[in-house]
Amino acid sequence: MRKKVILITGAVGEIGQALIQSLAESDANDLLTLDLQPLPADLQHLSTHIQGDILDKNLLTRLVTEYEFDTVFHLAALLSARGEFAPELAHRVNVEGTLGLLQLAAEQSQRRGDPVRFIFPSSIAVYGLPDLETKARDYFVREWDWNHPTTMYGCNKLYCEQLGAYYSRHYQQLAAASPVMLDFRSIRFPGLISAFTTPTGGTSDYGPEMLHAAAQDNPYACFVREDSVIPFMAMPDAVMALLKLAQAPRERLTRTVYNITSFSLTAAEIRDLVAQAFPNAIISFEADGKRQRIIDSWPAGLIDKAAHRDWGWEPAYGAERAFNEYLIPNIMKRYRDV
Ligand code: AKB
Repeated sequence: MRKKVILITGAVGEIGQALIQSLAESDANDLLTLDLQPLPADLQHLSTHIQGDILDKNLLTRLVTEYEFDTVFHLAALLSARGEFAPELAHRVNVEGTLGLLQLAAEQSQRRGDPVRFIFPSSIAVYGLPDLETKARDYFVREWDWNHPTTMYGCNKLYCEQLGAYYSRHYQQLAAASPVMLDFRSIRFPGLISAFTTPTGGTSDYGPEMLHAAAQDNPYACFVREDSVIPFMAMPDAVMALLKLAQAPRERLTRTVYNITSFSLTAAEIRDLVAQAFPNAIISFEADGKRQRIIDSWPAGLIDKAAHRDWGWEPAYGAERAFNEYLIPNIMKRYRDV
């Protein structure tokens, strides 16, 4: 008999590491994690880890013969800045990787006669506001506003949201028998900030980088202007949202893709919060035109009413609490203990 597991791809990324810890604390199914990298030593006892590539079809076929996926958290992706340096690779990983997993989850749903839950993190990168005047006017955007991404990553995420909806509603629609569809659910995340890991390859990275640099007494040159504003979220809220959406009763969900947000901050406001905790922090602003354009095209805020209404989304951390109770104490401890 195949073993029932929760599959997490991209498990060594920031969200993956935090998610493994949360899932391991609950009495959820066993975890099967997949990533190009090995799991950090402190997580290794929490899951069966496969070091491999989601683009490796033979590997996926082998996994299906051994395991039954109940839920898939498909986190593997190249983020927005890295994707601009390697757009075709980003397309392969972000789109072809997702397509392969959707197919696999669709087949598993049919085979077991029960929908596999496929949880997909999307991003504010799917938005593309044309200029700062429009960004100021349409400060808070709804899911269907300004879906005109300016990065390969944003295009990939927007398309994969659509692919997920297709696989959960229309896949094999002309085939004779009506198949059991997979159950696709997606969240559009703002910039995420973790106390325990640092991001790589994103454009919202200046937020966490400022904080982690200050905690290590390193000077930091922020690559966007002081007035740049996008929404952010503390990592525990991001993980809580993924788990809450995964557990929500299907009949309560009116959308496949949900905005969620916690707080919007300008880069200067992040600097001020960091400086309150680390008064000796040396933070300068040296805007890089190209990355600035990406941040300027992302919304300042998100409307997340549907997530509140359908599955009870409520962030635990506003800006003050995120910094004072989660980020600063844990980051201080982390670098003091190094
Ligand atoms: C990035 O900057 O690419 C990510 C994101 C907002 O999706 N952090």
